[in-house]
Amino acid sequence: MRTQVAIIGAGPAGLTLGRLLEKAGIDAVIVERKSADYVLSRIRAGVLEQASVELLSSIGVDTRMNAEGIIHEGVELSFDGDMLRIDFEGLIGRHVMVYGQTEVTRDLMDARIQTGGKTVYEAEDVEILDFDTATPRVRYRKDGETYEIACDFIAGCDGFHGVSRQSVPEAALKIYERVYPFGWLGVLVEQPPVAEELIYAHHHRGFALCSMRSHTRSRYYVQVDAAEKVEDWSDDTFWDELRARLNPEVAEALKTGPSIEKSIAPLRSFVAEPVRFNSLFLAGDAAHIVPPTGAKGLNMAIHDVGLLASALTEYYAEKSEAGLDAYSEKLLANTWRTERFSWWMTQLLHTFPETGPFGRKIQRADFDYLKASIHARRTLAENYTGFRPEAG
Ligand code: RFL
Ligand code: PHB
Repeated sequence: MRTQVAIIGAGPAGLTLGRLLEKAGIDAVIVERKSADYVLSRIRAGVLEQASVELLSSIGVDTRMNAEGIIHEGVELSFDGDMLRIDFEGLIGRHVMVYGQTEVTRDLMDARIQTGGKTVYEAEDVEILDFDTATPRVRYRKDGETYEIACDFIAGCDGFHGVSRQSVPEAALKIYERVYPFGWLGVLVEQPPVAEELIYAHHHRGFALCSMRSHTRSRYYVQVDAAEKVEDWSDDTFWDELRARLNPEVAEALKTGPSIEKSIAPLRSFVAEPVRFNSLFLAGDAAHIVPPTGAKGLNMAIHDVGLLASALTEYYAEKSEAGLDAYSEKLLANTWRTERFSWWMTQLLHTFPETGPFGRKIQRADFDYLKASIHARRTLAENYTGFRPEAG
């Protein structure tokens, strides 16, 4: 088989890139290790920046998003029960949209089925070959047969544990990493959300987040030790712990029920540099990981593939490599800006046993500064809704 761009991974990065290339008349094949149903069963992100909504609209996957997505003009912070609203719309005239990653993925998959774009699901032993040359190849096995795809470029959109980044010789990569000593235990429940907006709560027992997927389906998280096992958390234990970390009035209003999904996600900050290796381009979680506190991972993935699609379009339309050559530097500028914000939100809101009473006083001072200063709140609002330097 031959194509122009082989895309590894059918998560949000790979599927969005597939759609962007299709729109630009560039041929692409997506190779995914899991089944489509498995990809859709992963409950992950819930918040889209305005720029992500705009990009998804520009490729025509916005019908359901516009109908079902919920615009949020702010978020609430809670510090030991003391509440502070960050009014995005009032502070900087921007907002975000609550629309689950599962739904974004489903819309992209449906669009790809309609246009007949080729996706190979359940591809085993995916290998990427000769990406240091201009004639790279992708090899995989399916149903006992081995297949090869010859291409011009490979887009590594296969997430943190994927094969793309791991195929790059160690010496060619610089890794920056911070692994946090805790994770997020998340529960999905068929109940209306406790509040109209998201609540990010700091509490001495640990961080908690009240989020949602719709007006009838809620998503809640509590910070847990990295060694915790999800089997050790009954639904009742989870609800008790969540209530204990919220403002008492909020806790009172919480509507609980049997969990539809329950899982623990580890927290990590991770950046690989560079993100281009001749014909191979990394994008999304394959290139970087942020802790979920700033709601950025999915948005970064969409940003990255927007950049990559523009560079590839320029290459095929104008025979110019300028965009491809600038890819790594441009992507990393956005990556580090977003890493900083996600790290800052994480350190403000979680408990870090190792920093002791001094650390907690600094966190409180940070929260009080947000309460007192419109500039501090604007900074948070600007970053949460998605800072783009070109917009000033
Ligand atoms: P994905 O989604 O991991 O998709 C990669 C795909 O590649 C496949 N794959 C392979 N395919 C072929 N060959 C191989 N060898 C392969 N290895 C892997 C995988 O099966 C998969 O289908 O990466 P992508 O596309 O870069 O998308 C990134 C986002 O999924 C991720 O950043 C977000 O989910 C992060 N995230 C959040 N981001 C936000 O923007 N807002 C949020 O509110 C938000 N909340 C979250 C989150 C992530 C969480 N977890 C579970 C880490 C909340 C949580 C709890
Ligand atoms: C979610 O709804 O899953 C969610 C929302 C905001 C975050 C992280 C996760 O910062």
